Amino acid sequence: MRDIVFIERDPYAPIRHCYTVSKILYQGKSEYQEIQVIESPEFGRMLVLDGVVQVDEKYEFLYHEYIAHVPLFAHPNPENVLIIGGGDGGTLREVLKHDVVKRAVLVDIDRQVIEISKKFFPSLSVGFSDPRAIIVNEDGYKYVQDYENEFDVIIVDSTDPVGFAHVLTTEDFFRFVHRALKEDGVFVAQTESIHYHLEMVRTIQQRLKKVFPIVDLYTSVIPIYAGYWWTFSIASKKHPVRSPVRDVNVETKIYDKEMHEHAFLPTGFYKKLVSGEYKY
Ligand code: AG3
Repeated sequence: MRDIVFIERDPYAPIRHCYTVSKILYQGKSEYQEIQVIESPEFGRMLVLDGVVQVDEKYEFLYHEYIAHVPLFAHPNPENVLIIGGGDGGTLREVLKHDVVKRAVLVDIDRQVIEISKKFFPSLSVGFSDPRAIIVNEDGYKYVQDYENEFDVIIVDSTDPVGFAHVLTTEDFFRFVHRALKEDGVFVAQTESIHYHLEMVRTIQQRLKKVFPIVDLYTSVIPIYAGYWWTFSIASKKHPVRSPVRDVNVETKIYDKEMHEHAFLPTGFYKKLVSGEYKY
C-alpha cells in the first residue's frame, strides 16, 4: 500500500515538511483562507490553514501552554484577557484554567476556523462554551483600536505574518495594543522561529521596544513548525515577566514555575540576538 502524504506549503521555511496522512477529514475554503483537517498516525488531527500546519493534537500543549501561562502568570490579577486569532480554541482553553480570569474575549476574523475546531478538535475547543468566553468574528487589528485601558493581558495567536496577519506585527498595531492594555498590562505574540525567521524576530522585538518599557523573548520547541525553536515576544507596561508572580495552580502538561523561568533566553544571548550581533 502506498502512503498518502501531505506536503506543507510554508512560505517562509527553506525546507518542506512531508507528513504521512491516514485520512483527510475536511477540505474547504472560507472567506479568508483554505482550511484542511488531516489525520496523521504520529501527530493526530492537524489543522492546516493556507497549506501551513497550525496545530496538531499531540504537541499543541508545547505552544498553547507557553503562549497563555507565561503572560498570565507574569500578571498579578489578569481578570480581562483578549486573544486575537486563536480560532482553534487552544489558547482560550489554557487562559480559562485561571480562576482569576473573569472574561476572555477571542477575536478571530474567520468564523469557519472556530466551527471546524468545534467539530474536529473537541480537546482544543472546550473553552468556547465557557460562560466567561466571548467570541467575536472581526478583524483583530480593527477591534483593538476601539479600546483604551481595558485588558490586563492581550495575546496574539495568529498565523504567520504574511497575508492578512501581517498587520499584527506593525508598530501601529503595537501602539493600539499598548493603549488597549491597562496601566500594568502584559502583551504576548507568537513570533516565528529563531532558525529560519531571525530577521523577523528581531524586527518585531525592535518595534515592541519602541512602544513598551519591558520587552523580552521566550521560546518553546515545536516539532510541527519548521524552524522548531519557536519564539514568543512578550512586552509589559510595568511587571517584570521572567518569573510567575502567582502560585501555579493550574493543571498543565509542561508549564510550571521552573519552566517559565527556563523558557527565557539567557540575557547575554538575548541581547546579541536582538541587536544583530548574533547571526549565522
Ligand atoms: N498559530 C501559529 C502558527 C504558526 C505556524 N507557522 C508555521 N508553521 N510556519 C497557531 C495557532 C494555534 N492556536
